[in-house]
Amino acid sequence: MRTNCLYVFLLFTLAESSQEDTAFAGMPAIYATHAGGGAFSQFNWNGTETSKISTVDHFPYPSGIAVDSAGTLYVGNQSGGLYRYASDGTYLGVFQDQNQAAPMSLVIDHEGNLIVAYFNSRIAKYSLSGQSLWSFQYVDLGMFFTGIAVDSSDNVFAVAQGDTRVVKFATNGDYLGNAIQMQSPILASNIAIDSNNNIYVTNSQWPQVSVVEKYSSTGDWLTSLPIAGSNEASPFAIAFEPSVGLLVGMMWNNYTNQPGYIAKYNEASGVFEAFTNRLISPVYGPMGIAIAPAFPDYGNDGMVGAEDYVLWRRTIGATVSPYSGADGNGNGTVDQADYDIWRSRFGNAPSPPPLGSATNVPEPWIPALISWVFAALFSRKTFNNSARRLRKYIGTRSVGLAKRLV
Ligand SMILES: [Ca+2]
Ligand SMILES: [Ca+2]
Repeated sequence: MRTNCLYVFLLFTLAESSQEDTAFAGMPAIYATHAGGGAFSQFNWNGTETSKISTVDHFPYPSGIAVDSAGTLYVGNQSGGLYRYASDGTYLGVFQDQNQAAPMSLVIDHEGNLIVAYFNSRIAKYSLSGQSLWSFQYVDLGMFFTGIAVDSSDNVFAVAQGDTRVVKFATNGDYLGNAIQMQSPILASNIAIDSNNNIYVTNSQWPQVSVVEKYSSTGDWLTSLPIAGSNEASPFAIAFEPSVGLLVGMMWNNYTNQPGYIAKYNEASGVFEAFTNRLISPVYGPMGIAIAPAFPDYGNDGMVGAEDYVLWRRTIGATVSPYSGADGNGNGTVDQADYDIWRSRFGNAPSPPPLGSATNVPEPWIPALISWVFAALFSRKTFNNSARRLRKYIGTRSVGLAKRLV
């Protein structure tokens, strides 16, 4: 009897050992729009582009992007409308064509609703079945929203290009006031919030600054996070997900004429470092980034269950290949963060398959709206003039907004 128990114990131990450095099936995936290139791409955990899906048959100028827990992608059209794609890249049609004016930034909250920031001062919340839950135009704020994020309680935070405020809204859309009053010089574009509710705002005041500003959950400025190579591009999109970390989309700028790319924050060095190649549109770059999280099925049995916890517990402190064994955040060490990721998905079913093979995309051309957006990035005078013109049209006409701006 004692011998049998020993065999069982040895078999169990061997099985565990073989899992310790096996890549688990549910790798995270990163998606980014090619703002001037009529496409969005999927990247794997180390920044390699794995698929590129053209949107030009349906709309030419993608803006923000979000991915839900089933892997379905929601992509904004700078000229108006929201579109859906399946996780394999199949076009699923129009998701919403209300609130036509320029959806700029998309995020899915913890309850699985899609929240969209529009350039005409509107924020709207939709169920993933397409029902409009609320839609308000905050005209009095005078903000042309370009970035949106939610905290752990699903409060909504928004920024607008050329504005120094981070504003906060309740889950029902009620305006809750300023969350942050940013100090100059800043040219904010987009916002992300991490697991501890720290708030990150891209600061595109290139070439003077070009960093990511970090604030506490209570709105206190903490530090400026530098971006390696930011003299070649400017930060615009930003996204955080625990199993991947903090990513920033670096946009082409008209000083250096370099393609866009994604940079990732390196906790050890304290610097954003290049994550993808400089390949996101010969003109412009990622206006939106979405992260499909790792699926922490560390033991590869198709579910996130107790056995995955056992593997994590038995290998704490081990050095492994990124996203193998129980390394849910891909930092090469089995650590507390990997437990947190496991716990957040406990009981979940498998993650969806990755996108399909690449599709050819045409040469990019410059849409009117982002032409204006980027002019605004580098010219306060242009921004102010365009802003005055925009105010004339807010609430009167949404279709063709971009055309009217320039
Ligand atoms: Ca499992
Ligand atoms: Ca880890």
